[in-house]
Amino acid sequence: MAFYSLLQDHRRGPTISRMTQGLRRYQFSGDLHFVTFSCYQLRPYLASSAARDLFEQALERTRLRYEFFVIGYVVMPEHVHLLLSEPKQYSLAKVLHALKLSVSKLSRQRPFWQSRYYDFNVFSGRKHVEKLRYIHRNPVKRGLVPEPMDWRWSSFRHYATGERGIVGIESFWTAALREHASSQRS
Ligand code: NI
Repeated sequence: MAFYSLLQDHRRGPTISRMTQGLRRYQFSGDLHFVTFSCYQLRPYLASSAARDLFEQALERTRLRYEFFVIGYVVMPEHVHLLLSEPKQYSLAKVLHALKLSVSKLSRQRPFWQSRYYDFNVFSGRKHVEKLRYIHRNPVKRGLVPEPMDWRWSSFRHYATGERGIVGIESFWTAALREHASSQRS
């Protein structure tokens, strides 16, 4: 599986360029944001699969409502990493606030989140792949699972298989699907 190996090893430059050449529409005009935020005092409020499912559902609702792309994400027991596009109309701060609020409203723990978050601009294609790899390897590094594929609460499975999970991911798969759909119409 070529895509799988791309994500296993971002140093395989030729694989990356061969893939992206064919998918000209897979590019972003704006910046991407690598965002990290944590549960209050790093408590493992996302330790259960039910809590992580709830986060994924909140992320998907927020994505649709505020119109941004999710390029990658991982839900860890006490923190979250997201790689996002600039939202269409609202500020990223507002969107992240809405996302955090929609999770905490449905949770028992108060406060649920640490109030600050880290936001890091990602410009180049190379950095983007690096961040994705970092995101997807998080559960492995932590010893939660042996392979990125085994952690259900990340975008890895989508990249590896094209499968649509709870969160809609903007990837070479979705770009290829759009391209295909528009060629069918014309
Ligand atoms: Ni992490």
